[in-house]
Amino acid sequence: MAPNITSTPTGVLFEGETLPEPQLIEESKEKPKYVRSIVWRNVVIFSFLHLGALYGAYLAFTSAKLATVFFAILLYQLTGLGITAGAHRLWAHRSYKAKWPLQVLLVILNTIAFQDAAIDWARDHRVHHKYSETDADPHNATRGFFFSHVGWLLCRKHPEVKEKGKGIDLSDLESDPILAFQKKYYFILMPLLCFILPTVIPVLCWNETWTNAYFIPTVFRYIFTLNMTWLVNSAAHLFGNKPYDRFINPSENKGVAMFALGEGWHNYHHVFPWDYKTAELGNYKLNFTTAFIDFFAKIGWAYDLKSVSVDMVRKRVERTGDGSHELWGWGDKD
Ligand code: ST9
Ligand code: ZN
Ligand code: ZN
Repeated sequence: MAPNITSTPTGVLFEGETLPEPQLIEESKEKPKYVRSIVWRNVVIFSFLHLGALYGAYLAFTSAKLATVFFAILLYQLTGLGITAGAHRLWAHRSYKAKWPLQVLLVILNTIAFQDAAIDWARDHRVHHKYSETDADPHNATRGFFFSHVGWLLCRKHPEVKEKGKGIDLSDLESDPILAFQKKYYFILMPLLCFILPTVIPVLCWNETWTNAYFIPTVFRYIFTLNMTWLVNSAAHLFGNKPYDRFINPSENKGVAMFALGEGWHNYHHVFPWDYKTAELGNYKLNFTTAFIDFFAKIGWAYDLKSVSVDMVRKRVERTGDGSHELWGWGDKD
């Protein structure tokens, strides 16, 4: 049930196939109206993958070996780090620097996660931060929970995303040989690492059935990790406190922080996007990714970790916070 992908920049076009352009209908001379163009092929593939994931969850409780379930959980955490410590904190935000062995490790984990080549992921994410909650934001949360969660992957991008995105500087990513290699060979590496290897390992190593190996650590793990990632765009843009800036939608969301390895402290992250912790909290509170980066900093593979001074945070909390920060004495105490 893996998507039968051949070779396109974004992941799910069959060779030779083209997609209809979204239309701009002239309502008046000043304001053309955007008409959404649904990509039905993506709707079908994601529907099948989600059904497969449900079946995988059923098998995990009924017939799988314990090792297979542990393997799926381990892959979720490791591939999640390929997104959080790799695509997000290292490549999209450059919030720390990594020596090449860590970059290689992260690009492998990132490819197993199959969220498209890191260069493309980081391009969309830089546009998201710069034009948050506007038509130029690829997963504009003002279009609702469903659109910002998955709907944006089921239709052509708003023309503003591409227009404004052209102005984003990607030279650091494009000149990175490791990222260029990943992008060039993505449609060989990704199926191998995301779908084939996680299926073959349980069968060869602990004699799991092909069905369990395919539906649990492969399809279920992939779809679960995707949904945990998408929650940052949907739930963490809609629900939670705003201790740092009450005038923006991104919020502090504990549930998302827990499942997205520390990426749910989204009010802080949109205010201080260069902080490698993506959160103010220093004690690894629901922030496995920070612990991971700190570990690699200890052994010298991560360095130049960027952060924000306590004074700068305090001033911002006092100026624009919603009053839920513990500076006011009644905030989050966990
Ligand atoms: C997936 C990504 O799921 C999830 C990302 C989530 C981000 C979350 C961020 C939150 C913070 C971090 C938290 C991490 C938490 C992790 C927790 C883990 C436990 N700028 O895209 P195309 C131009 S992927 C400038 O095809 P369409 C450009 O020329 C899932 N230009 O647009 C481009 O050509 P090229 C697997 C841009 O045709 C051309 O347009 N992947 C920009 O409208 C065409 O681009 C899939 O399922 C821009 N931003 O199609 C694939 N964007 O690339 C799904 C585009 O050659 N995607 N251009 O330069 C698709 O099928 C299509 O992209 C589409 C839009 C149908 C959605
Ligand atoms: Zn955001
Ligand atoms: Zn970010």
